[in-house]
Amino acid sequence: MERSQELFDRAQKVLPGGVNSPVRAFRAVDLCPRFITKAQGAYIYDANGKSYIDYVCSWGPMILGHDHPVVREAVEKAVKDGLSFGAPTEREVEMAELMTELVPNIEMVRMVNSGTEAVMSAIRLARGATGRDKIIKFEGCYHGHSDCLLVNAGSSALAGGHPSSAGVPEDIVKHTLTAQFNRLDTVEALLNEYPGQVACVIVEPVAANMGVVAPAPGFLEGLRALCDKSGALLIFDEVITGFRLALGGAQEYFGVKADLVTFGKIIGGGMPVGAYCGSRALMEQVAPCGPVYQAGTLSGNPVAMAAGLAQLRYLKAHPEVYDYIGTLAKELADGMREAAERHHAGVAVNQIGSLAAPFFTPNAVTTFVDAKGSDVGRYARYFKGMLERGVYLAPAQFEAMFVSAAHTRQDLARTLEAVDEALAEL
Ligand code: HOZ
Repeated sequence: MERSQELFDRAQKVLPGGVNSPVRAFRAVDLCPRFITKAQGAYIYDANGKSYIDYVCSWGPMILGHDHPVVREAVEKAVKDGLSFGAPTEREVEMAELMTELVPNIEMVRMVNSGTEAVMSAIRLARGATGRDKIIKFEGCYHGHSDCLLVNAGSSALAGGHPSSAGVPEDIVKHTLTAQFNRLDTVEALLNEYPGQVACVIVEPVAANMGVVAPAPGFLEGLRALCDKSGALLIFDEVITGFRLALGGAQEYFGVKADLVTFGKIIGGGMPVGAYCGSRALMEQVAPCGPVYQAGTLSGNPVAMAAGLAQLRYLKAHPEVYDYIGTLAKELADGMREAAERHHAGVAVNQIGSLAAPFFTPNAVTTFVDAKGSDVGRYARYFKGMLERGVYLAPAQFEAMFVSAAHTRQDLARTLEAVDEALAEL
């Protein structure tokens, strides 16, 4: 029996669905998940020793590829000094100094342990700072699993058919208003319906949990203008786009200023990390300076800080990484489009920077409604064909493909060969 199947059988007895995060259960593609034993560069290896070209990259943070020596060595060194102190360290200061230097419009940083925690805390801060309760999010955008954000959510919430979760009190989600990504009119309508009541508009500047959908020209600028007019804060959830679209993230890439910015795994180089950031005036509303409470023993963990610092410093010293991964992703998307055309497969491929996603629909995908038009059954069959050919994609339609600096043109050629064969089989 396959080792992954053996492990999955055991796992299902002690972990709900056999996993610690739903998408990993491979339910959306109706297969047994591959249990991973190690990863190196652009490759991951399953429990049977089979290797795959990895386009999940731990859902984004492995922008330099797996086991990058600079990050690994920083972790090895940090581990020798201790794993957790629950006390301030110089590395946290260095990390905040580096982030405020690289990311536009932020003066202060609060480190937390995950993107979920970062966003949950940023929402609390927005509410505390404005004295307003309502928030606006977009259908199909995903901001982690805190109560008020599990409303019309994307990612595995969507793939699993539970865009809004059980266990979340109606009293809490009554303050969450939902607009449509790339439809400014829907945001304006909500702001008009609830004048002076909306604390913030939170958006993934590139929607990357409904597949990948770029903001339409003027969309982010329009959000900025609507927020300025209504007094709501604009939050960019940059858990996926941060330090990936550009060193300064989406604010730099699109030239639009956010009031608060949230980051996740990428600033930990693969370790569990998150952060929320903004102006001094806003961030000093957070305890112990201000009345918005938030705390955590593992926040700013010394090993995670060492990994994150090493990765961010490397990116700062090697800005050519961004050209490389962006070009590679464009070649990948172009190649996928050509293959789709050759096979009359009816596939739309979106790509921006080093993010890409195929949608199994002949129509262009620029909104969540378009994304939902994708045939998830065909995605599942395509996924299986790619997996059999040694290419590891997100095991669900409503996720992104991530290209890293470790991917080579040879990997790309092998991937496109697999795309050609997998599409031919559909
Ligand atoms: N919701 C995450 C992807 N967008 C899943 C992360 C995981 O399962 O590791």
